[in-house]
Amino acid sequence: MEETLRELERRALQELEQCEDSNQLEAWRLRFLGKKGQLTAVLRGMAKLSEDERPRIGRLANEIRDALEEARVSRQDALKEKERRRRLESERLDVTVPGWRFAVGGLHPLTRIIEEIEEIFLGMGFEIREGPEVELDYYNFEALNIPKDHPARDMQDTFYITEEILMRTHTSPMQARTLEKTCPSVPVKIIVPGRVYRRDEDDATHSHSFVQVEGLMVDRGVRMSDLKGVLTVFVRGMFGEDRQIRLRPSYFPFTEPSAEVDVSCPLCDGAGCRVCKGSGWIEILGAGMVHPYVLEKAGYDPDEVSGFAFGLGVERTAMLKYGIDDIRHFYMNDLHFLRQFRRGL
Ligand code: FA5
Repeated sequence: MEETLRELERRALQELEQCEDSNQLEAWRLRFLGKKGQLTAVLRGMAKLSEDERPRIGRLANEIRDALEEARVSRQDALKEKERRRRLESERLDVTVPGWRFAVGGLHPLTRIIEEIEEIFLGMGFEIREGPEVELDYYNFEALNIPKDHPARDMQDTFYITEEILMRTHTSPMQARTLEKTCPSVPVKIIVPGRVYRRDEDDATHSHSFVQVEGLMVDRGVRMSDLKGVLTVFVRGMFGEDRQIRLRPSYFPFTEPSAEVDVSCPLCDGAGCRVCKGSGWIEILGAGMVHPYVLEKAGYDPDEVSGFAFGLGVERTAMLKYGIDDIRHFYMNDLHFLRQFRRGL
């Protein structure tokens, strides 16, 4: 009997070691310690024992039951601890693992330049306006002193939607639109960034669609020297404090006098290089004093008020600033090109 009990204890302890979860542990408990368990079965056989053997075997059986119960509890604790560790391990957050790399875009170089231009003019008290890209012939040409048969139309041929509706060829129509609305109040100080269209052949410096920024200032007593001052502040803000500007006589039907404005070449500092074609100067915009015809057409009295206007090519400005040799780079969507301008957003 004693031997059977000892053997039972050994087997129970052995099997206990193999229990790996609470289900197995419960099954083990029922198998050895339950009412229909093996220990109870052995104890039932005690009736056959002699009077003197019974208490000894009874004590041994109790000891074995207590020992097995104790072993079960400690196995249960060990399994719980093992499970806790496993869970901790699987839930551990490794903060040193590199994160996902998301492809982040950046602003297009032209958008950047437009924002820079806006910043400089906002600093001088100009407001920003926008106008329609699909424009009436009236604002694009007529109101700017370019009647139907005027030769200046040849230089700005465009995409016509109807006889009277076209894709605007410059941002200057916003001169006429704005003055018409603001008349008779002054001052008017606006810049107008926007896309324009022309029937130009695409090449290294021309595109059939490009961006301009129009500038317009109308007030009492505005003079050519104000134009020169404002453009000097702009050019130095954009290309550096050492830049000079030069006004060359030119012709636009909607300004009088008119000028082409050159900036001293930022690449060779005016000494002459390939980019400025040896002259030391690069043309960046057209400008002039607002023509009395334009003021009158909008309702202003040209004897009372005067103003200046200018039209700047944004691609040409960006090309000069970043040393880009072909305007088509802006429109090819080549990531090698675009990524160079990605710093920040
Ligand atoms: C004009 O468009 C006038 N509206 C500018 C103006 C405004 C004069 C206000 C007086 C008063 P122009 O055609 O020169 O002018 O164009 C102005 C600028 O646009 C040029 O200096 C050049 O930088 C840019 N530009 C002209 N054509 C193209 C083209 N096909 N591709 C890219 N840039 C161009």
